[in-house]
Amino acid sequence: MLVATDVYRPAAIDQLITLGKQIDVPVFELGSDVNPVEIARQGVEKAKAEGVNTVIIDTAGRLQIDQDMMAELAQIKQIVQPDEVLLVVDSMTGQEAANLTRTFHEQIGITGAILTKLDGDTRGGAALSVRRISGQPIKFVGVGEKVEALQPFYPDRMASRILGMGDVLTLVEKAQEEVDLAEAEKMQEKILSAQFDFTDFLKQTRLLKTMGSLGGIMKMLPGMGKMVSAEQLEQGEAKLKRAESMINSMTSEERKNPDLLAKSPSRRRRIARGAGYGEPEVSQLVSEFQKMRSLMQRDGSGRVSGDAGNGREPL
Ligand SMILES: Nc1nc2c(ncn2[C@@H]2O[C@H](COP(=O)(O)OP(=O)(O)OP(=O)(O)O)[C@@H](O)[C@H]2O)c(=O)[nH]1
Ligand SMILES: [Mg+2]
Repeated sequence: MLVATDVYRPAAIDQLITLGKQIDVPVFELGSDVNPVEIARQGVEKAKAEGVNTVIIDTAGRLQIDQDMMAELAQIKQIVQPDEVLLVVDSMTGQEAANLTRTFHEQIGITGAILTKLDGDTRGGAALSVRRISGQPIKFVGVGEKVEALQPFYPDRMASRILGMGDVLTLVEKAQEEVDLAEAEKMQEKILSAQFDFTDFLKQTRLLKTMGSLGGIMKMLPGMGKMVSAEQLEQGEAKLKRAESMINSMTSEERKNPDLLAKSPSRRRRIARGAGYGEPEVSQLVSEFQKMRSLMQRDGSGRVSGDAGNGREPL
C-alpha cells in the first residue's frame, strides 16, 4: 500500500493515486487538510487490518530543508516505526546531495538511499557522498521516468561509472603484481640520463605483455576505451611484436647503442634478414626509438609528453 502524506505540494496526492493505478497498488489518502503524521498512522493501521505486507509512506520532500517538516518526519518515524527510512537523492544536485543527506541522517536517521536521475550525464559522485556521510547503503537507482527505471543498485557498476567506465583499481593492482619497484626506479634513472636502450625497451615490452593485451590495459584507463579504436590497438600490438623480433636479432652491443644502427646500413640489413623484415622497417624502428628517447629526455620527468603519449604512434 502507498500512503500519501505530501499535503504541501498541490499535485502530490493525485500523482501518487495515478502511480498506484498504474502499478495496481492501493493508495491511502485523506486529502490535504489532515496532518501528515495522522495520515501515516491511519494508513499503517488500515494496512495492518487488511493484511497488506508492505507499506510505503510517501512524505513531502524539499530541497531547502525546513525545520517544521523535519519535525514532522521525526514524528512519523516515531509513530510508525518503519523498517526502512529511505532518502531519495537526485544525483544531478551535486554538493546539495551531500548537505541533504547530512541533515536527514542527523535529524531523522536513514537506513538507505535511492539515487535518481542517473540517466542524466552526471557520473553519480553523489553515491559516494551518501555512503560516506550516512554510512547507509544505496538500495535502488533511478535511470528514467518509468516505473521499470527504478532498479537495484550495483556498487561495481557505479564504481565503473564514477571512474569514467575505466577500471583504474584493477590496473593498479596488476601493475603492482608485475612491477618490481627497484627495477622501475633503475629504469627511470636510465630514461632520465638517456641511457634507455633496446634492452630496456624489450624489458618494458615484456612487462606490458605480462599485464595483458594493449587493448585490455587501455580499457582500464578512464576515457581511453573509446578514444583508441580496435584497429589502432591491433596496429600497436603488431608493431610491438615486430620491434621485439628485430631487437632479438640485434647483438648486445647494438641493443645498448642504437647509434651503431643509425650509422650502419649493413647492420640494419643483417637485422632485417634475421627478423624477416625489410631494411626500411629496421630504419624506422631505430629512428622512432631515437625520437622517443629524446622526447623522454626533454620532458625530464621520465614521462613521455606531447604527441608521443597520444597513442597514435605506439612504438
Ligand atoms: N529522467 C529521470 N527522471 C526522474 C527520475 N526519477 C524521477 N524523475 C522525474 O522527476 C520528477 C520529480 O519526481 P517526483 O517523484 O515527483 O520527485 P519527488 O522527490 O517526490 O519530489 P517532491 O514530491 O516534490 O518532493 C518527475 O517528473 C519524475 O518523473 C529518474 O531517475 N530519471
Ligand atoms: Mg514526492
